[in-house]
Amino acid sequence: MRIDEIKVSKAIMATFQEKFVRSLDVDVAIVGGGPAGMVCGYYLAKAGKRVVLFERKLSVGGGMWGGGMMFNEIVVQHQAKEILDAFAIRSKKYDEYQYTADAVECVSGLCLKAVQAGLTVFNLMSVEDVMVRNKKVTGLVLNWTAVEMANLHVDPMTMRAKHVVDATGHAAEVVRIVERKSDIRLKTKTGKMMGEGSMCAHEGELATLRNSKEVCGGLSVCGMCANAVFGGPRMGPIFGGMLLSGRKVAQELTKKV
Ligand code: 48F
Repeated sequence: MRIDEIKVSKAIMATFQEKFVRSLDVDVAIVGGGPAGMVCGYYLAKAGKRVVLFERKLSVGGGMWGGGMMFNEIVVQHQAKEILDAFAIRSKKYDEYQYTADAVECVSGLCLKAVQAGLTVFNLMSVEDVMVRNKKVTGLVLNWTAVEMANLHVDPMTMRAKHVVDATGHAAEVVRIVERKSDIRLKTKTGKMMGEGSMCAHEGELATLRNSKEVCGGLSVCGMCANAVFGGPRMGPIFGGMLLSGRKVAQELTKKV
């Protein structure tokens, strides 16, 4: 039996098509495959929700791969250690409050468990717009990242979700689009994006968790995006808040969608 290259191509196209079509109408769509988005996707999938995640880059993991300043270890405070344990990611106790973990093991562990729980991940796809009905976000507008990079004039395609989660990190790309293109008032103090503050790790971690919630009808935020939207300091290579915020939003949405 010889390998038939055409059968290889057909197998990829047929299974990808089935996966993509199934993902065009879901319970929750997550934008961004950093730690917050992947944890959110894991807990939603585990709760039996139909959940899909779109990641612009070739690999998921966002800002986690590089640890702090390319030293590829991360710190997780003790409150979030149970999430590392849930993903079977090994960690070392550093002191009373802090655990360290290998950044590469963290990303691959989060990704493997999330996908195996039922999260569908599409890498290489960028979210360039949202679908809005009656002042509520009802879906996403997608294009290949390669189209965006090459600046090609190619129309995107649209998918529907009962709820969208912006987990795009510092950029808060989805909320920014909503603010710029729609007349939806955000649930922030000003009705607009509040913006991220300078480094204060302790407060930043607490704020991320507090700020991870619904920002307007059909749209929630988690991770660093939450502080960019509701206002809160940055925190650098400590990742407990990212993990806890993804779980918080997943738990809220499990009851809602
Ligand atoms: O930046 P990122 O890791 O966000 P996060 O999960 O974690 C933040 C930390 O990495 C770090 C920090 C920790 O203290 O401050 O920064 O909140 O992951 C965001 C992901 O979203 C993708 C982007 O490529 C990255 O992998 N992304 C951003 N915009 C889009 C997108 C978009 N429009 N479409 C698809 N993916």
